[in-house]
Amino acid sequence: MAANFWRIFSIFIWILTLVSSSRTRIYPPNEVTLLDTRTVPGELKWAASPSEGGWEEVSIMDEKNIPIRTYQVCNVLAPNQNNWLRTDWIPRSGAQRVYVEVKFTLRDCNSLPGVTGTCKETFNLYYHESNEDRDSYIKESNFIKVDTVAADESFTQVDVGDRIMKLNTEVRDVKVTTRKGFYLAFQDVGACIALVSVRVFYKTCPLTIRNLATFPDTITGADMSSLVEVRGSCVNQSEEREEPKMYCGADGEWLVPIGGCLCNPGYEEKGGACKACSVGFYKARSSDAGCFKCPPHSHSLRDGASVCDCNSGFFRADSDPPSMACTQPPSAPQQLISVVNETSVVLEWAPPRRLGGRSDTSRERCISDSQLCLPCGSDVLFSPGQTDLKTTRVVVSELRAHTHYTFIIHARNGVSQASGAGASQSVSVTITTNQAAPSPVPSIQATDVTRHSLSLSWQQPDRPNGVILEYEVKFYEKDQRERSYRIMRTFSRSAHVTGLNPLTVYVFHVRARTAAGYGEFSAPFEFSTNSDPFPLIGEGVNSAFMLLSVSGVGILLLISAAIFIISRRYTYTQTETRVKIYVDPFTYEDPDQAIHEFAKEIDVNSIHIERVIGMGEFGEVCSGRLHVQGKREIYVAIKSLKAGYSDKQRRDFLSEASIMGQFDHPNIIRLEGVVTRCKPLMIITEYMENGSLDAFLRKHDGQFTVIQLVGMLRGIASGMKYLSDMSYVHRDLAARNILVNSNLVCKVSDFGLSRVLEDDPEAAYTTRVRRKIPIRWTAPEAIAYRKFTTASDVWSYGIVMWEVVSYGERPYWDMNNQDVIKAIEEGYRLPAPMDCPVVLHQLMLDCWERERAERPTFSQILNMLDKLIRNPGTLRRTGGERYILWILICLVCVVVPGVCVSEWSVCEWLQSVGLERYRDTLAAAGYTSLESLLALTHQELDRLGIITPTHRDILIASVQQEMLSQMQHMQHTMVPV
Ligand code: ACK
Repeated sequence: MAANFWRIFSIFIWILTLVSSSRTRIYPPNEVTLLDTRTVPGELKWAASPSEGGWEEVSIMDEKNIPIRTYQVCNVLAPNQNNWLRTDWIPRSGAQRVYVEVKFTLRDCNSLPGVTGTCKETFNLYYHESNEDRDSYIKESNFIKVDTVAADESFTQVDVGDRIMKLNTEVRDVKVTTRKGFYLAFQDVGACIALVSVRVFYKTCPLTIRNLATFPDTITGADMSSLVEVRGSCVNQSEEREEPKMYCGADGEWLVPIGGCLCNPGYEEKGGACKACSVGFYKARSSDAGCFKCPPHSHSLRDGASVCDCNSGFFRADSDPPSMACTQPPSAPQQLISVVNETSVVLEWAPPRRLGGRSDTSRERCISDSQLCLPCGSDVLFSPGQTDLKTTRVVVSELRAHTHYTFIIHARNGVSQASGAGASQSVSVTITTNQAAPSPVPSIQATDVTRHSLSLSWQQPDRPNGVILEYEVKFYEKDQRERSYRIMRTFSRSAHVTGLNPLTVYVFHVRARTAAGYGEFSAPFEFSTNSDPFPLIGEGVNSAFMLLSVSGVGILLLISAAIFIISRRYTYTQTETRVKIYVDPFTYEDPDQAIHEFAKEIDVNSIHIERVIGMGEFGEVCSGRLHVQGKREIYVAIKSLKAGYSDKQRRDFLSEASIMGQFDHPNIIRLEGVVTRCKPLMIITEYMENGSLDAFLRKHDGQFTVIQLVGMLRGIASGMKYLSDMSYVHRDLAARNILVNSNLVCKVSDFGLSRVLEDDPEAAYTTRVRRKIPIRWTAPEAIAYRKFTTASDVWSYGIVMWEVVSYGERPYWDMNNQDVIKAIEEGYRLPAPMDCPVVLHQLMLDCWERERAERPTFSQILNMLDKLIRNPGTLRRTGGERYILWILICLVCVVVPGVCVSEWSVCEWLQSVGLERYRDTLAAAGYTSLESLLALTHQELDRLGIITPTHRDILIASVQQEMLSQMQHMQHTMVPV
C-alpha cells in the first residue's frame, strides 16, 4: 500500500514539475537572491532529522531536462511526526530583512484512502541566526518559528489525466540583523508535502538617477516601516543646486527625490546626463534652461562653450551679459556748433551717425586751453555736466575773458574702452571768449560809524574782466528789506554814507562796472549805526531836553484841549454768545492725536510747490497749488519743517495747524491740511496774494482811502472777535501777523503757543519775565506779569490800528524797548498818525487803557467800526491840527528861546547840509541856536545876502524838517491820557 502510494505521489510530482519548471527564472530587479534551490547544481544535501524516514531529497527533471532538487515527506499514517529539514548556512550579505519563497505541493488528507487522524495539512518554518557555518546537526531549540504554512491549493485525487495540479507559493519575511548569516528549517508534523523549490532573497532600491543625481543600489531597512535616507551624487559635468536626497522604502521603492543638480555652464541635460553644448551654441550659467544659439556677431568653435567669442571688430563691455550681441564703439559726434556769449559758450552737436548697436552712448567732453593745453580748472562750470552727457548740448560758463579754448567732444559707449578706439570718436572746436562783466565784490568793511553816517571800503572783484570804471553802492534799512533803497556811485573802493538813521541796521551791496557793464552785486553786508546819545525817555535823560518835554507836554495839553474834540466815551454793549471753545493741543499727550483731530492729512502728491515766498522759524514758506481729488485746484501757502528738527520743534510746528484747524472764519487764515506721513512735514493754508499787512501797507503808502483802511481794521476785529469768542488768546497780534489777499481781505495768522513769541523777530526778553515778548504790541500787564487775555489782545489790536493808519510805521519809531515800557507806565500813548480820523485815534486810546477791564471788547470794537463805515462823515475830522500844533511849538520855541533846545549846534547842522559857508553870516546876525533859525524868512535871507535859491530852500525847509523830526520824538511823550 505504501509503495503504491509513493508511486502515485512521484507521478504527481513529475506532472507538477512540468508545470512549474515552465516558468522563467528572471528575478525582479530590486530582489537579490541568496539561495534558489532550482539553480543549485547537484544535490542539496540539507541536514534532515531523523536522517531516515523523514524528509527525503528527490531529484527530478524539468521540461528542459535539467535536474532540480526537491524534498518530500509523506508520513501520514504514523502518529507523532516531527521531521526537520534544515538548509545550509546562508550569509545575509548585508541584508536586514530576508524573504523566503517556498513553492510546494500538499496532499489533501481526505483524498488519502485509509488515513486516520494522524494526517496534517501544514508545515512550520523556522530560522536561526549564526555567524558561521559550523552546525552539521539540527539543534531544534536554537530555531525560532517564523510561521505555520498551509497550502492554498491541495489536491484530492490521484486522477492525473483530467486534473491540472496547482503549485502553492508562500512567502514569509524574517528580520536578520544580529549575525552574519542564518539557517532556515522546515518542520513536518505528519503532512504529505513536496518542497519543490526554496528561494531566499532580500530587497534593494536599485541604482537610479533623479534630478541629475545618482542614487546607488540600496538595501532596504530592517523593518517594514523603515526608510533609508540616501544622499545622491551629481552626475558628471553637473553641480549641486541643493543637496540631492532620496528615501529607500522597505518594499524596494524610492520615494520622492529632494534637491538635485544642474548641468555646468557649457552643458545641458539630456536623458538624465549632462551633454556639452554643440558648436555655435553656449550656456552661460548652470541655471540656464539649456544651450542657446550664439548672439549676433559672435561664435563658438568648440563643444561645451559657456560664452561665445565676439567676431572680429565687435566687442563686449565688461558689464554686457553673454546673451547680448557683440557691439561696436560709436562714430564721432557730428556738426559741432559753438556760440560764445561773453565768458560762456554753448556747444551743440548732432549724435554720432553710427551708435554701434548700443543704447548707452554718451558724450564726454574734455576742454583745454589751446596754447597751454591744460585741462580746465574746477572753477569752469558745465551744465548739465562735463562727462556722461546724454544730451547733445552743454553750456560752459565762468571761462576767462579773452582766452582761447579747445573743446573736444568724445562719443563713447560701453565698448569704447574695450575697443581701444579714441580720436576717431571725437570732434573738436576752438573758440575765444569775449569781454565779461566783473565778478562780485568779495567783501565790504565799515569804519567811522556814527549815528548818521559810516565809511565803507571793499576789495576789487576777483575777476574784474577789464578796467573798472565805477562802483555802485546800494543800501537800505534791514527792516525795510529792499522795498526802498538808496544808490551811491564812486570811482574809488570806498564811500562815505551819510543821512542814516541812528541805531538802525543797514544792508549794503556793492557792484563794479567795466566797459562790459555792471557785474553782480556782492552778497549783503550788514552794519548798524550808533545809538542816539539823548534818549527821550528813561535813564540818561538830558535835563534840558526833559525841560523841553515837560514844556511840550504842557503846551500840548493846552493845545489838545483847545483844538481836539473831546471824544465821547463809547457805550458798549455785550451781546456775544459763546458757542465753541478752542482746545489747547498741548493738553493732548500725543501731539499726533491732536493734529489728526483738527487737521486733514493731505496726500503729498496733490501738492505742487511753485516758489519760495519766505522763511519761517521752522523752514521755508512756499506758494503752490493743491488739487484734492474731486475738488477744484486752489492756490496755497506751504510751510515746511526743515530737516533735523527736535521732537519739541515738531510738536510746536504742528501745534499751529492743530490750533488753526479749529477755526473757521473769513478773517482767520484757513488751514487746508497737513502732511505728516512723509517728510518734510508741511502745513498747507490758503494763499494770501498780498502777503503780510505791514509790508503791504509800506509798499502802498498813502494809497488807500480811510474807508478802505477802516475796512481792513474791521476784518481784523471780526477775526479777533471770533477768536475771543472761542476763548483763544493770540498774544502776538501785530500787522506783520495779518495776511492780506487780492481783495484786501485781512486775515489773522501765526498761531501757536510757546512758539509764537520765540518766532517773532519783534519779541524781546524783558528784565521781569523769562519769555520773549513783542514789547511794542503788548499790554503792560502782559509784559509785567504775563497776564495774557483777550483784553491784552485788544491792546495789541490798538497798536495794529495805529500801524494800519500810519501805513506800516514802526510803533514808537526808534525808541528802545525800555523807553517804551517806561513811557507807557508813565501814561503816554502813541499820537494819532498823520490824517488819522480823531474817532479812530480815540478808539486806539481806548484799547490802550491801563485798566484792562476798561478796554473795549472785540465785539464792541466791531460795532464801532461798523458804525463808522455806515457814517463815513464821522471819519472826516482828522488830526490835521497837528500842523497847527507844530506851528505853535515853533512859535513857543521862538518866543521863549531856551525852552526848545536842539541837540545839534547851528554849526553842526550847517555842516550836515553842506552850507557851512553861512556859519559866520548867521552867527553875526544872532542865529546861534537851531530853533532861532525857525524865524528865518525870505526877506531876512535877502537882508543877509543869501540869494542862491537852493541854499535859501535848504535853510528854510531843512531847519523845519529837522525840528519836526525832533518833535516826533517829543510827541511820544506828549499824548497823556
Ligand atoms: O510778508 P510776506 O510776503 O508774507 O512774507 C512772509 C513769509 O511767508 C514768511 O512767513 C508769507 N506768508 C506766510 N503765510 C502766507 C500765506 N498763507 N499766503 C501768502 N504768504 C504767506 C509772509
